[in-house]
Amino acid sequence: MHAVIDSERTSAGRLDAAETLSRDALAALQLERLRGVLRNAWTNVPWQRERLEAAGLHPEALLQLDQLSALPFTLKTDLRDHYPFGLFARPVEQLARVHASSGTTGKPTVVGYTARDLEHWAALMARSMRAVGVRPGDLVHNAYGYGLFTGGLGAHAGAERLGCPVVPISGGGTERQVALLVDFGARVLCSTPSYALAIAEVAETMGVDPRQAGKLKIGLFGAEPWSAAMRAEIEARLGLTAYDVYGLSEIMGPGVACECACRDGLHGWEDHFLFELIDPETGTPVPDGAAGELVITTLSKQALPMLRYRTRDITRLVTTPCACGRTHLRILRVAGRSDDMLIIRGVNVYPSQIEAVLLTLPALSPHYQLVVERDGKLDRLTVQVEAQPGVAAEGFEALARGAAHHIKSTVGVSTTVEVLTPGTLPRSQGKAVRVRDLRPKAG
Ligand code: DLL
Repeated sequence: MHAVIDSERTSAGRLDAAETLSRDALAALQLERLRGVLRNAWTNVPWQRERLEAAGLHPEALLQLDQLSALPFTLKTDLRDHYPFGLFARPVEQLARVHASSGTTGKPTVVGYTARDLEHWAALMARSMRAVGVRPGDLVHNAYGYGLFTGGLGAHAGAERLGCPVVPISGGGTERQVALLVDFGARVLCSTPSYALAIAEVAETMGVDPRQAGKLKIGLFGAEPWSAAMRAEIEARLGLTAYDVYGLSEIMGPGVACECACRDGLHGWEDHFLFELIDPETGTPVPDGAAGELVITTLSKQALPMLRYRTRDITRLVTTPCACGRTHLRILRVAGRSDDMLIIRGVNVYPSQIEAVLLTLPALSPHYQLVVERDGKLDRLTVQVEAQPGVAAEGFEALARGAAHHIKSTVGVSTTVEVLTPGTLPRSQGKAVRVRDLRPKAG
């Protein structure tokens, strides 16, 4: 491990000065930048000014970071209620770009960037890529979707900023992806983890072994929860080292946090963001080391300053020093969103916990979907999972019983498992749909 870290230091020069600021220097920088963000919000966003005034938080009166806790959280619905540009701090003609997330219901969430915001985003995504070992000149195969989703253009700009040629292939057309990955000899693959697996699967059916050419070394995967077992599966099938990158459009896009060679949590880039962790029920800070919901304040965004944005993502924060030398805190793997958490007969469960169990069973594939139904007053969970190719159908029932038993003893939840023939479930080209909720809608 240390050899990796040393080569990271020497082959790319020193770490950025911004990555190794002392904790005190980081806090001082955050305070100065937060004042600027509050000024921007106060001056340019009437809704923000009202909230700041109500909280008695005048930008010039901000003397300590923790004064921010007087301000109520910002929610996704606040963005929707001000659709499309009502929370922007710049008029449309001063924007350089707009992205939006479709969401499953209602209006999309729209986010905007000035040219300087795009500069910062590219720099942070480049920093993230460098942290996982991407180097200038590495060919980057970018299979994140281009368009309103921030993944494609975000990873693209970061790679270019780092000095990497990019294959802007976007998601989909998986056979062509496989052919170009191999023919062009990309060193880096960027995609969602579920799409990386779909690429591996199609490569196998095409009789292509992406490991053989030996060029592909690094995978930078994010935009959806994935388990450690899924990481191991992708690594084995594609022959690369897989790293986790985190972000969300409301705050910026990919590159808000990223692993380093240590793979011991994702460094949240604290010179541009302020991270808090709260109890999702009460909104109060959780004790050190406990799990909670991540709340993020942007420290440099011009077009869309976000103050205490509730991400709904559940994680833990680590502030002890990392062996890589970076001083920025670490966000542990995001197990899931609080809105994706299922409560099955009183047991809280995230899809990624079920995924981790399924992947321990060699006869089962990582292609699965969870179906939630209402059974009288109780919720019922069916796990549909494909068998690995070549597993005899006569064995499916016994496999299903074994898997249900494993899930019960590991996660604590009772499920019905259905083992399906390979290729039955839909494959993702971006974020995988893990849960089909067939419960009657409230109201
Ligand atoms: O998914 C940005 C992104 C693109 C991140 C490419 C990484 C790579 P949104 O579409 O706004 O933005 O979705 C954000 O996706 O709140 C999390 O719930 C989830 N998410 C993102 N990265 C991870 C990750 C992009 N590494 C939402 N692990 C976030 C788990 C993630 N969940």
